[in-house]
Amino acid sequence: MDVPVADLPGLSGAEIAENLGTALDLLRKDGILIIRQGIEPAMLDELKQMATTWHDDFLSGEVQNYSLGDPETTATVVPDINQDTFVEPRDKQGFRKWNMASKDARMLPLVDVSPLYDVIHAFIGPDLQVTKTQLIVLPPDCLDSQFLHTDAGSLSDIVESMDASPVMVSAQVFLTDLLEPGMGNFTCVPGSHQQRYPWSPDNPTRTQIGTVPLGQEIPLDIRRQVLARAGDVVIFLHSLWHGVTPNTSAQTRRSLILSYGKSFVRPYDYQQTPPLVLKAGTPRQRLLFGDLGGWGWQDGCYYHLPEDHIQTLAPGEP
Ligand SMILES: O=C(O)CCC(=O)C(=O)O
Repeated sequence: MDVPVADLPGLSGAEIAENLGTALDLLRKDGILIIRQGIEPAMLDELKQMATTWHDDFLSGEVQNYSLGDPETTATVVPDINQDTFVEPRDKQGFRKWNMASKDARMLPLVDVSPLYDVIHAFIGPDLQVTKTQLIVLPPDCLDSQFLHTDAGSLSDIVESMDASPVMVSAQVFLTDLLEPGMGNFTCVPGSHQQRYPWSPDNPTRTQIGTVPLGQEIPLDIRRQVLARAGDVVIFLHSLWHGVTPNTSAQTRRSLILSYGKSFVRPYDYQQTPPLVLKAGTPRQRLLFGDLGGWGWQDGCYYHLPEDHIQTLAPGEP
């Protein structure tokens, strides 16, 4: 059978502004919240151009996939699971670039844009940072192995409780329409964020990017694929079982994934505040990437937040 289309409610920015509590309740219940048209057209256009240019540069050979040719800006290596696609033509490879905040200033305004940031801030709390800024492009007939997983390596075996504060949350920003199933749609098992991922006993290191695609036994009828328009955003818990459908359409799928975590979680794709963020970011964006300003680094500073930290990170006009 095909993975059914999700019948999940989507909220507009206006609905979220009116009732943030409803948005948080949905996120707690399903592990995923869909924001319809959460990105304004001007920002969307700029992000689409950014994604297209980076992908074109990859297709022409100027930019490498993953961290290839770029070891200083991301520690993320090519996963075993996708090694085989690198001998294939570039137009059949999924293209993934991490740490986009260090590479392209157009990425920066996205990290604290409303209503996305309002939800993230209310959900995680003011002890908050950006842990990852990633570009993903899935071309038609993309050859990557697709599988359901939970996010972020060593965090992937941490199960979130919705009675307390979450540790890490991601947001996928769609830059292309996915109006039909089978277009490389975001896919998940709604409600799975509170259950342990079904690890097999012969995977003691609990890797999800080894050579065998995981989660094959997760029944198709409990998975849902999300239909979306460019400008829609899905926010999801890192412990949600999720992945992507094959892209059997004629369209290239482009999207951005941001991750946010508690400030005491180590960032995923950078070690120190990227120089571009220091140069071009607002005070709030710089703090979200770990620039503690006058506090520098002090014992306990990611655990006991000073008042200026809390004020700087507050949502609303920076
Ligand atoms: O591209 C998608 O829709 C899902 C990507 C994903 O699951 C991930 O990067 O963790």
